[in-house]
Amino acid sequence: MFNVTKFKSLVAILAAGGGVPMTACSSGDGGDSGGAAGSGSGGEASGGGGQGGASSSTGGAAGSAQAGTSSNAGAPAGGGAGAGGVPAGGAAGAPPMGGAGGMGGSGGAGGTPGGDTCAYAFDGECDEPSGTCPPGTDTFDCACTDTGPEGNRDPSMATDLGQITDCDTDASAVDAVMANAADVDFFRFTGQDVFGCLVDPRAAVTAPGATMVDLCMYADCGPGGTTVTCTAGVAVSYDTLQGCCERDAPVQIGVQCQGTADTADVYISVTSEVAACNDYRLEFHY
Ligand SMILES: [Ca+2]
Ligand SMILES: [Ca+2]
Ligand SMILES: [Ca+2]
Repeated sequence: MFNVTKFKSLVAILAAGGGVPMTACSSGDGGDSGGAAGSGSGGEASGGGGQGGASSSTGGAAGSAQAGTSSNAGAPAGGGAGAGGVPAGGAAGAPPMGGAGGMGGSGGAGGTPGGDTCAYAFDGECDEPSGTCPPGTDTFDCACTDTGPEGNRDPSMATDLGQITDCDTDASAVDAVMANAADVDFFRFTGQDVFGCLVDPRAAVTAPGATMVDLCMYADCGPGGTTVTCTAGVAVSYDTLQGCCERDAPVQIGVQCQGTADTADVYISVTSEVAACNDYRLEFHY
């Protein structure tokens, strides 16, 4: 049966501008009016206002803001968030959404020119001191003083922590820094299986103030193959390495090598997608 009351309510909602069309536009990508655009997250240094496209409803600001975020150029050094803004605004303003779409932001006016123009910008490591990046061109990564050890972004570059036995009295530790979300620190040590002790490799991170810390441990017995089981953690692989990962908790693995001794190279990685220059201590035993 036709419900007059509901029908009137619907008419009232539509008349007031509510309803589905508005929801669709305000879902973020609709760059209808383009509007105040680039000031979004892009270019913290001061994003310039974008030129609004001819359009109807709302949603422009949201679309442009997202465009700014998507552009790496919008990072701390500012400068040129607009480049990223145009495609996003335009695409969002496609016919189904109505409106001509925003032009996106014109980019931040401030910041250091070429702040993150180095090819090694945003890779989680400050490359200015080494000269890999000219001064002032790797500003995002260099915002945090990572006291190291650094230059250890993958297993082949892992910081060597030497050798320990599987006697847990041989436990060791290292202090390091999670510089930013792109910073991955790899460490390695050789775990020696000796008589009278148990192979039960474990690692733990203490990082005051840090969250979403992903701690992974891998083992490699060398030729003959390696079988890794996760005592604490979820099974993962990294290239040919088998291991386990935990988030905000210690990781512990089991290692089985061919032959009688379970002596293996162990790799540990520490990272956090929300890292913000967090000091941490990594403790481990084999
Ligand atoms: Ca870098
Ligand atoms: Ca042990
Ligand atoms: Ca680091």
